[in-house]
Amino acid sequence: MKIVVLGGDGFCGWATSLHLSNAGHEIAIVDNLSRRKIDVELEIETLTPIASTHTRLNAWKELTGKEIKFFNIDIAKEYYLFSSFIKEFQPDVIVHFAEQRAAPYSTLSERTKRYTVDNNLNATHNVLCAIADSGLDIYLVHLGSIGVYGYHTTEMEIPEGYLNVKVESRSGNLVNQEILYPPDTESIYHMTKAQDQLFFHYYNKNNGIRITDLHQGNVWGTQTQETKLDERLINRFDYDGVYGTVLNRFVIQAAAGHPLTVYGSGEQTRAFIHIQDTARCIELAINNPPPKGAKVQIFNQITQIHQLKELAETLSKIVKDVKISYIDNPRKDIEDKENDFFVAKECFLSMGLKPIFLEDGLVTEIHEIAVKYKHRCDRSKILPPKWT
Ligand code: NAD
Ligand code: USQ
Repeated sequence: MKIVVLGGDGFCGWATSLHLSNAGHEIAIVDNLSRRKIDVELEIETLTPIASTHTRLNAWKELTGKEIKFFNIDIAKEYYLFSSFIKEFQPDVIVHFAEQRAAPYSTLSERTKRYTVDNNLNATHNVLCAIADSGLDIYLVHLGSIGVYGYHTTEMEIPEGYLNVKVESRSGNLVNQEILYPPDTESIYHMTKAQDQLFFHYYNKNNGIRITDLHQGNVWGTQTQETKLDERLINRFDYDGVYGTVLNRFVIQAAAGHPLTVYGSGEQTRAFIHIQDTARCIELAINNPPPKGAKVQIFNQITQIHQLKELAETLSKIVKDVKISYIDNPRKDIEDKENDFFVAKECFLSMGLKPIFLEDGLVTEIHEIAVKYKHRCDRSKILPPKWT
């Protein structure tokens, strides 16, 4: 299949592009390299020494003989360039990762709030508009977030996208209705993902676009089978207080002898998935599109659920002498101090996903990434900024 990967230079997009190329698909990456520019703005570098886009792509060709094309387009701003590219390339599938993805970045200032909203909403709308305008039957797979629902304790299990409710009709009878499970977001970033869902509903209903929205959990790990092939293909590893996600932060903190930065009580419960499973899930979503005319398909892309305190304790058992530091939660005005989290995750398992569990992948991550590159860790970038 011909597949365009939007945001294919980023953490999930790079791993997925190589995975799909390896599986025999023809891949074109579209990325405006904004994530690399934000590294410069924040004066941070990924723990792993990522190569330039062209070095990466040339290395992939040299090692496998497979070519991945690259187009530097800002899909939020350069609509006509993007739309012409789509008409010319004529993809079967577009995988959309190209959004500003850090909740802390989206709350740093009024500028980063507005950037996140402008970038993410225009990006998603432009993709849908370009598909509709092309007149082609292009299937869209989008990376959403399980965090659109907020992390609160609910008695029920959060379903995969839709909720069946009974409402009272005007004549007083109870009638069944299916609605999107209501979002309740804790950051501007997560709010853009909630709004993306309305764009999907509209373009699916009015233009018949086939769409799968993947409500992904917090991604951990660095390498996949493909990115491991050569150091020039290495994936990014964010560990700083803005872009670093919790488990990867704990991994490098443990290796670098920094106390593990648990925010608040650590009794927050979150959903996780390994980066290799992200790539596999995207492939499964590509191979299992909704039928023409069907509503937007929503899958929860998560494999494990853990309390943060429990993750820190697991690391402190694996790495000797690691201390856990319970620090004042920079998100305390926004997130619940503690929560349980029950969420359905049957769809991918029923399609054959065999997840990589923390118990199996964590030690490899510590030795092959954190210990190997800990000399690149800038400890002054570990503590988080305040949320505004
Ligand atoms: P990332 O920041 O590493 O990658 C995003 C890529 O998109 C970057 O390369 C960036 O340059 C590009 N991009 C952003 N705006 C663009 C634009 N306007 N035009 C062209 N390119 C643009 O992020 P990631 O961690 O790979 O996340 C990818 C997607 O997956 C995001 O949409 C994110 O919300 C979602 N997601 C990520 C996680 C996670 O834990 N990393 C979890 C759930 C969902
Ligand atoms: N946390 C700590 N210590 C840290 C860092 C974070 O205790 O050093 C806590 C936070 O307070 C929060 C949890 O860990 O309770 C997760 O924070 P995070 O920064 O790892 O992740 P989050 O802001 O939720 O966002 C990440 C990705 C985002 C994705 C989301 C998936 O950056 O792109 O959408 O995970 S979801 O699980 O749906 O929120």
